Amino acid sequence: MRLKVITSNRGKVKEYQELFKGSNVSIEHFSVSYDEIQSYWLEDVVKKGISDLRAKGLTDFLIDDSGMFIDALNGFPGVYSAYVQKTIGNKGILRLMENVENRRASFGCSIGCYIGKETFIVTGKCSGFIFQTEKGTGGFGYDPIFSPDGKKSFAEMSVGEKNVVSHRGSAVKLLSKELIDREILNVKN
Ligand code: ITT
Repeated sequence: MRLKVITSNRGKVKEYQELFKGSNVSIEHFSVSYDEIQSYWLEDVVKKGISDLRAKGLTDFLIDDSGMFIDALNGFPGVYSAYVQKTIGNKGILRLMENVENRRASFGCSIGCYIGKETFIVTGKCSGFIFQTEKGTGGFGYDPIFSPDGKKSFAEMSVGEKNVVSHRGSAVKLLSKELIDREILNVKN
């Protein structure tokens, strides 16, 4: 089956293609805008997005709302992650974190998926650290400054390596379980 990943972010599409590789689900990039509300909860954003897209007549699609939460900044940029990335970027975050000892941060990813008239909402998390400088050239967004283990940044990992530990990878694990249970997803050996 074909599953549309509705996003403006090609980096996410690459990760979903890798995550569903070797299964009966083929990932297609699809661009259409939908209502993205400002909410503290990523799940609320995808819930509203799904109802908006369903109202437009779309089916068999997935949307993804993610954010990075920095402990020392009380969870900032969180729901403002997209705006902050576009405005001050990674360099701006590193400036805010100058002389800050507590480097702990986490990523959250909520996936909203509408397949065969059923809605699935799952959330994955990845804990880690903000580096002192940008590292690596892979990935997208905050990848050069975020590291799950304090050793390698996401941007220094291959897509496959990032998926094993990332917020998106763990959300897809939860989604896959639901889809396998309903015999929508088959993983080929
Ligand atoms: P769509 O909403 O169109 O899917 P977006 O890039 O705006 O694309 P989000 O709102 O989910 O997606 O992401 C908020 C910000 O967090 C944005 O700047 C992303 O680049 C960044 N981001 C999301 N997932 C990330 C990841 O896995 N690694 C690094 N940055 C990420």
